[in-house]
Amino acid sequence: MEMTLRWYGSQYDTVTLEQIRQIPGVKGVITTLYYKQPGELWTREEIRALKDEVAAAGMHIAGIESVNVSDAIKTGSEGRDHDIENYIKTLENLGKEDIHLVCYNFMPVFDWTRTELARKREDGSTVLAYTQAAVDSLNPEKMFDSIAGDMNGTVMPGWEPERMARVKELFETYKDIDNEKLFENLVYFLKAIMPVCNEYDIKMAIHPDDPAWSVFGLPRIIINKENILRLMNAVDDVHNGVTFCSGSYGTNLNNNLPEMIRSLKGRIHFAHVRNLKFNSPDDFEEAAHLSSDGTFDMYEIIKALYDIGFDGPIRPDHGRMIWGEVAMPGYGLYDRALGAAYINGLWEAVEKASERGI
Ligand code: CS2
Ligand code: MN
Repeated sequence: MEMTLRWYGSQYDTVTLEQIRQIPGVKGVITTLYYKQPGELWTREEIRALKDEVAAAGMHIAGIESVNVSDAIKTGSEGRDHDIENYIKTLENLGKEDIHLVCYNFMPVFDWTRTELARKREDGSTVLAYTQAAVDSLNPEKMFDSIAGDMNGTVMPGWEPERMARVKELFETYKDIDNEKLFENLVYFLKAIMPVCNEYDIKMAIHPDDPAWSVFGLPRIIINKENILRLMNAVDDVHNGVTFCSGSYGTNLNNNLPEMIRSLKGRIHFAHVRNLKFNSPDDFEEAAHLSSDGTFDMYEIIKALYDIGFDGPIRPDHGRMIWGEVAMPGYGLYDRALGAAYINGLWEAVEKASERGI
């Protein structure tokens, strides 16, 4: 595995490449052209400029998160084939620049959903949190307004203000899309892009839906072992793979995370590792990465990744806001750096124990 950190680009991130480089073991970043709209073409020049900027700081791009998929592709409506063409050209340009991992998601309307961006914990840190009761009592059109005040002046992925201004219209476009239709559209998209992925050896890694159930009545499909395996089989190509995000699949306590990892051997190309603390099955908050601070056994998660021979990038996922840092919620430097150090430690222990036959 390769330890990495997500970086949104110098115009958007409060964290610098120079800071990231000082985290032990981190030489790779997971990044994106954050200003690109879903469906838009990424030119080779733009990709090269990003690559050069990362290289100038002594690092490399370990993967892209995300090349976002347009609503026309997700809903299978007019414009889908045009957007797929652009996606294919973008993949080709990435491949020519020697980038071989792309994370994306297939969530309708909202990317991840949290009801609080700054829940205060006992130690004074603040974290992202979710309560089903809050979602149930909220008009989805008000979702953005309800959290916007805690964004610390940043633009959060999937929550771009221009997009949120169209929420009502977006809901309308999904009104005839159920889980089956969404799955069909995803398979259509994957089949169309597999040839270019094969040509340039680009591993597509779908991010799970977060939380792993339907919110506001919208369809959600990448939520459990059964569905993700169904997708792996529907397009049975190694380039159709998975971003294993423990904090997203883990929102549903019925998901046995180590077992899911083992069932996806050979198809996990990227891992997001974070812990959650459940106060009840439908109220959770994003804890520190440490097992004892939350609900998951992080050792078992890392052990399962190690056992299946996982060799892609790992990144700590959302961190707590600590030590007075002001940053994009979930994406400050300090707690993610602690997370990286902790995951590195777990990995080293698992690896050495295995090598020594302990
Ligand atoms: C990320 C997602 O911040 C997060 O929760 O894990 O936004 C993820 O980047 C996207 O869903 C992947 O397309
Ligand atoms: Mn994630």
